[in-house]
Amino acid sequence: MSSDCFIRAAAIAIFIGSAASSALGDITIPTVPIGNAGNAPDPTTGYGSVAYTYNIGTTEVTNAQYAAFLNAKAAADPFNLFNPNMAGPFGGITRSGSSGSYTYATINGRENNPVNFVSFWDATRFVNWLHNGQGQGDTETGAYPLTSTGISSNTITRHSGAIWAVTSEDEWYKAAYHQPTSQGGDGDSYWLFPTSSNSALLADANWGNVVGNTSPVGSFAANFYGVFDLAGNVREFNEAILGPDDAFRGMRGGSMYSSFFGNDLQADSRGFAYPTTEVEYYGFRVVQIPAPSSVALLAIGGVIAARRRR
Ligand SMILES: [Ca+2]
Ligand SMILES: [Ca+2]
Ligand SMILES: [Ca+2]
Repeated sequence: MSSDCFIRAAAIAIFIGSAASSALGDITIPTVPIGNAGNAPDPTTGYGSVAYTYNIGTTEVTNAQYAAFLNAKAAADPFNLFNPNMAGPFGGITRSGSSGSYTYATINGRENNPVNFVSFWDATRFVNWLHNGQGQGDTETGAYPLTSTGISSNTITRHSGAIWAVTSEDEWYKAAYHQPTSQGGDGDSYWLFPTSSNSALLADANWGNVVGNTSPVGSFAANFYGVFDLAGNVREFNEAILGPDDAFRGMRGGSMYSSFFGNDLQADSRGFAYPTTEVEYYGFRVVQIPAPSSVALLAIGGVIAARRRR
């Protein structure tokens, strides 16, 4: 069992802060490119090889980004994209109004904290919405075909044409631990911690329960690829299907509660959780996949341009 399976006292409903900025209009998800396509996997664990260049969310998905999604798609909220704990002391989003006309706002000072109390299915709906152009874009099709049987059997996988997606385990692992030896990395091109190091201090990330809550994304240093908060803050769902009866989804990177000893920030700690779990120390990160067709067109364009230059 992963260390996340211990019971945490749920956020008590002490309402703090006041409804602040409403989140309307299209959002931008900052990403950084992860190059070194075709890298070898970590010889210690077998993870981390990705054949293509992709862009990964610079940070965990934030309350402000998720609130914009809620305002676009959860006026009635039949899929429970909102969790009432989001309005509590560990969350960052409040809901007003009645079903059919719900509106959402971020809590003052927590706009840029990672969204939490979200399930893996909430994450797939968020990226379907991104894939479908935001606004009134569909949440049930696109990057992930979300059929009720697929959800109940936990068998849903990424569509090959996905533009946005929840990170795969290898995409997450590579962004977190990879750094080629030739580019200043460890001897085997993989670090043990997502901080591009083989050890981590409490000052390097939000972990060890020092902060005691989530912290604004980007509060700690970025790693080799320029990615923040892969270590700690919220633990992040990935697409991997694993565990007894394939009932779980992958989790990586540890959380604000991760222990300084025997911690789960490390590359050799493969975590998992039920895809329906919604707690204060779970969140997610997205990837943006450049369309193969546009890459091919660019290549063809390059050939044409080269021929014209002759
Ligand atoms: Ca939910
Ligand atoms: Ca190593
Ligand atoms: Ca994290």
